Amino acid sequence: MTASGEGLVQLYHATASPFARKVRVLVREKGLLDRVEEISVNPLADPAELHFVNPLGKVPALVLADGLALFDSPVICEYLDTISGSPRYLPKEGEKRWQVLRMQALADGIMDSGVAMIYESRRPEAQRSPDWRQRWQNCILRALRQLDDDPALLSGPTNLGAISVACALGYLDFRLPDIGWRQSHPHVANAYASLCELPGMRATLPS
Ligand SMILES: N[C@@H](CCC(=O)N[C@@H](CS)C(=O)NCC(=O)O)C(=O)O
Repeated sequence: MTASGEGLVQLYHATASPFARKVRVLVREKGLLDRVEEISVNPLADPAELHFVNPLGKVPALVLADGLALFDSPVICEYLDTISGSPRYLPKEGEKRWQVLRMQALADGIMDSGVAMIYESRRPEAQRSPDWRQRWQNCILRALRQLDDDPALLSGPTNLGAISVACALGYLDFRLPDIGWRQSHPHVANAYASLCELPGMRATLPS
């Protein structure tokens, strides 16, 4: 696909990355799988091919047929949503567009904090900061509280915000199960259980 949506694209991803999962779920839910070649890389191993397409060295990155590489996940998701008709997962305009973008940003913030906690846990013990770990965990819990206090946010037709939240929660279950978020966030837990049934979610379990 080019900027106008033609041709095959390459998606650099890692199966454990919640940001890349968001894109992979959208690809499946929008029926774009036959137009996307998925290339699995380990960003922490600094592969040259990833640095070539994304100087930031992060996944996901999407290379269009004309060679233009898109990153990061919100940009890629908007591109994929734009090039292939309905249903739209990100409304083109209006109040709902800002609600969906805001929910995506909230979910991406949960992912950022979760990923930071995992990277921190891999540092030599003497270099780890319990204060920062707590700070990231507090951030995750505040975001989940806001989602739980407003169940309408996750109701209605599936959109990019809800997919992002589902991928963020999937990451917590996968890497940080000790946070045990379900009991104190029952509305989010209910919505998540439904979102996990999406074919795109089922096909992209983190590993
Ligand atoms: N804001 C970026 C975040 C992407 C990100 O942090 N990806 C992680 C994997 S979950 C990564 O590639 N990390 C490698 C690194 O930080 O060097 C997005 O939305 O795509």
